[in-house]
Amino acid sequence: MKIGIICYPTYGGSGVVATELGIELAKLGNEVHFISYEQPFKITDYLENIYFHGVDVLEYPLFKYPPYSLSLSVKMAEIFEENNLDIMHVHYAIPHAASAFLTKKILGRNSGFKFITTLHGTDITVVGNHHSFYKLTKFCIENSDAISCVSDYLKNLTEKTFKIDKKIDVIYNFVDTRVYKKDYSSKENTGIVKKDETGIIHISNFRPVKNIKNVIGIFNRISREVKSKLLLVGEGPDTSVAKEIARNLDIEEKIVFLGRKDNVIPFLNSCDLYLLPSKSESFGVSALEALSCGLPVIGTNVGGLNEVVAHGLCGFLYSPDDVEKMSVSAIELLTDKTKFEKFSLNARKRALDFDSKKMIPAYIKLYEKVIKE
Ligand code: GMT
Repeated sequence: MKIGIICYPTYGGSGVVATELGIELAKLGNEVHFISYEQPFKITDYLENIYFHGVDVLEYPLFKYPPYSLSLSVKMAEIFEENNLDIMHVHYAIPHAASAFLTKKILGRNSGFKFITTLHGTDITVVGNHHSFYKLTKFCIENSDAISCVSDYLKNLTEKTFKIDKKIDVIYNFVDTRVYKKDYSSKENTGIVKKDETGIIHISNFRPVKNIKNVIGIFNRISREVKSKLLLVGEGPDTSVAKEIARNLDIEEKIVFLGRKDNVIPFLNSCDLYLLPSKSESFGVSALEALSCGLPVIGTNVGGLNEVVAHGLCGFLYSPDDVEKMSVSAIELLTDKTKFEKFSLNARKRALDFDSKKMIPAYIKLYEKVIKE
């Protein structure tokens, strides 16, 4: 198949999932064309069957806000025709699905242009829900040739929020368990977490929804009882908030701010426990990556996180503000070797249920169905 993939190229769940999907599809012999304003950060080297097309955005004095989404529509039309694509797969509703709808109109019915929209979470819970985008998001969902969501939670929420009757497929996010796996040499190799220390890690874009204040709060409680270090990977609007809280609690020297990292595996493997106390999370792909490396997850019972992390088996989930319960469970796990080892094994087993080899065929099936219709 020849597949177009539209996504955000930056760090963040939807772009990462879209890019890894493209890479897996290309490995299976499909031709994959990424279209975005920048090359997705995971595609640095030459990869067979993968092409990248940048969107040309015209800067013009009249455009206070250059209309990227319109240029994207035109680029999609060009690439679809030039390469004879079979299907366009857009990730994140706004503006990608709206641009794809416009492309369909530009190319006309006889072109065979069809597009699938995958909803990821904040495109529904934050952006799509906002009054300035609500009607457009509903329109995009109703006018996509197929819709998929990354969790049952997101499917139900989408149906309810936008009063959608149309069939929505759930295709869970995935992880390549052959790549995301335990590597005991990492702790020594990265050298950040010392041999006698326990490593705690959180990876995100540091947006308010990630509840960074509570990441620090939980770690503060843990570090009083367990000699530990907190690794913070990623950056965003709340990085400075985290630094300030750490300073006020006088635990700065126990926290390492690593910034953005292309490859998080060595850092996951330097650690023992993953923290994700998000206020909202449609899936939590970073938690899945941690599970795959054998790290139990302390997180929240909001959104779709409980479809990924089995509470009491490979982690513990509580309400986002329950710092006390999250800390107590973390300390319990880290101080009981037998329990920890059981949870770590369960974590890996859980991740195997979401292996890319199981999820990619579901996308292929959906493409084939839409192309045939
Ligand atoms: O979590 C973020 O803020 C990034 C966001 C995105 O759209 O890039 O992530 C969303 O999509 C990911 C991939 O499907 C999911 O794993 C995340 O749970 C979801 N984030 C939220 O729902 C807050």
